[in-house]
Amino acid sequence: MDSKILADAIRILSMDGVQKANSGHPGAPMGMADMAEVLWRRMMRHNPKNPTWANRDRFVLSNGHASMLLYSLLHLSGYDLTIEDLKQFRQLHSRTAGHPETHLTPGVETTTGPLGQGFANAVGMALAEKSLAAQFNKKDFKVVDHHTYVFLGDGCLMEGISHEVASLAGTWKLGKLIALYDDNGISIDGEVTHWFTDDTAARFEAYGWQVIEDVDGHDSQAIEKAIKAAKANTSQPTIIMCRTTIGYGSPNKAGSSSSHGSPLGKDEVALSRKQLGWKYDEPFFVPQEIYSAWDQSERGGKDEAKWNELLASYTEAYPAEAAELKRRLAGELPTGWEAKYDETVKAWQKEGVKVASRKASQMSLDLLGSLIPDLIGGSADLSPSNLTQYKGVVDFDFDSGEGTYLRFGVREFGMMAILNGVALHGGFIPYGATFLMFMEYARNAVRMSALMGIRTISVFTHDSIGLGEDGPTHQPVEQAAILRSTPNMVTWRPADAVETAVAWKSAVKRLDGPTALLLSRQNLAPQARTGEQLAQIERGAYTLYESAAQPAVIIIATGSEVELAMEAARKLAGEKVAVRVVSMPSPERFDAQDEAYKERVLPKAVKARVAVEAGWADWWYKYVGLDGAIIGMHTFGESAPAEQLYEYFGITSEKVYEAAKALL
Ligand SMILES: Cc1ncc(C[n+]2csc(CCOP(=O)(O)OP(=O)(O)O)c2C)c(N)n1
Ligand SMILES: [Mg+2]
Repeated sequence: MDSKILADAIRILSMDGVQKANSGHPGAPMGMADMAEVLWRRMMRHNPKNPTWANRDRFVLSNGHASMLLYSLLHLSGYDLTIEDLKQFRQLHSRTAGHPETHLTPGVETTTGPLGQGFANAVGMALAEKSLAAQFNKKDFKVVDHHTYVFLGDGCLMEGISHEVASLAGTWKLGKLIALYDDNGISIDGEVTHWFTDDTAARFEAYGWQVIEDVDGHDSQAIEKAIKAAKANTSQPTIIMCRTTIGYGSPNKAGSSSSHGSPLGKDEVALSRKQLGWKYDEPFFVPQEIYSAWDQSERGGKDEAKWNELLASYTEAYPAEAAELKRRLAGELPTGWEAKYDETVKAWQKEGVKVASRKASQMSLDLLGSLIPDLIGGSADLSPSNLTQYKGVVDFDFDSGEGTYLRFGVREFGMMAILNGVALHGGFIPYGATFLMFMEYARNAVRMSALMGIRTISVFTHDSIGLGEDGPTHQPVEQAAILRSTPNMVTWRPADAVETAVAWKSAVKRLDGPTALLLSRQNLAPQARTGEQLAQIERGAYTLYESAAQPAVIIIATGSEVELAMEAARKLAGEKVAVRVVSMPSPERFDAQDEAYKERVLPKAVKARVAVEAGWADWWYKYVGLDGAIIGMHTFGESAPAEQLYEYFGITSEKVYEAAKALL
């Protein structure tokens, strides 16, 4: 069957979907339909009947506003996405959301919409493939062997993150990453020549990519030839620059930004049908012969069956490696790791280790690294400060793909979005590090990790004014509050080495979302705990100290300020005040506990409460109420040695003591 008609089916479904929803973006799907037809029907290895087949080629729609393209592709290829689903485009709880959301729709590899980030996710997926292949493939047994394809538009390439990740992809020699650029010369404001005049080809050549220029994005032969050339080059990522017409097929809106983000209109839809030569007037109707030509179930099933055979013979030849690979792909942790880990944490509790929590984090990584080979990650050029490089970890080798320590350079946003891609690919526990302040640079990727519900671990060190002399540009104030206000994010701000180790454990065990570890630059005193208290750390908050069973006043503290709370509490206890200190390293974990536990730790009847944290004070009203007191930050920081700053901002044990007294 003529590939033009098959591509037109995408165009029809896309414009009908947008028309029915009376909302959406028809132009990009209509422009990219030919590229998509070649890729999905001829090139990509995927099985619609098993969208989670481990060795499938990955496809990312970085210009996520073209969501109807992806839904049409999934539907036509034979995935579990019906024509009824397509008719529900953009409606509440449908599987065809405004922008593609992974976990909502089978076959959608990642959630896209924030431009540029899908591209970064794709880089992460290609990185994961390369690393996993290096760890598990044997001569004659390429059990990990797939490509990662990404569609991206002008918007993606204008975004700064595209620079960060394209640069890394070139350096990392991600030869199985293939980007197809929808070069239509249009973005929302009109013709991009007025704001986007980069020489994109020269730019990608400079990154070390193979660039295939001047491909007619409506010529399926040319597209196929380009993708073949891209696949043939295994040492460089490839960008294929496809010249396309936005809204292709629409007589009055093609080539214009008017087709970008609103329905074509009933009349124009009819005219487009005519211009395309589409014979069927009924919306959403696709004739059986087109469905048959599109269906990839048989081809995909064969591809997967072939791979299953390969995996079976690999399992025979290398049973241990095969078992390990299967464990990794299933996202299960190795058996027995936790008991060994806990033993060491108990030993730390006994010894009383006095280190900064960033150092404790590295010690935790030393331990985790020896127990769980699934870790992959690194730092955005702050390895010596973030302390993410652990015992025995080896730098990622660009040629062989061996080694799991990643030096992201100064690219926080790119790093976090790449880690999202790694997590989505599977087989790894990705982590990345920077100063807590520069979480802001990575912010949207951190949010996307929470939205997608995937396991990424952020190591955010230098977590307060406690970092000292670098001053307010580097001192986080509102960042913990921002992270804690992000749905499905779990933060930890541990008070000492033991709490840090528990935070890491909790992060590794958390399968349905990201964890942010907020860690100190300065040393933290070890706290004494009973076995019961040690076990309670995982619950996010617990009674660390009490002078009497019924407290008159409760002091809630996190991280470096737990020491101050303890000092104040001892002084109060000396005056026979019934005082309790609650250490709350993870408010989100605490909120998730049962009511009885929460009542035990923070009895509602006790209204005299003081919170202390060298962060945004207002956030703590949630736990102290309007009758409580908060010792925290109300302004930006200052440049000075840390001890002076704590004095200057009034974050001292004396102030905590006074605040508690005032409440009694
Ligand atoms: C980070 C981000 N900023 C802004 C937007 C809003 N937005 C959606 S599409 C678009 C224009 C994109 O242009 P292009 O990629 O060329 O898409 P085309 O018009 O060709 O479909 C913008 C600004 C967004 N989705 N993400
Ligand atoms: Mg464009």
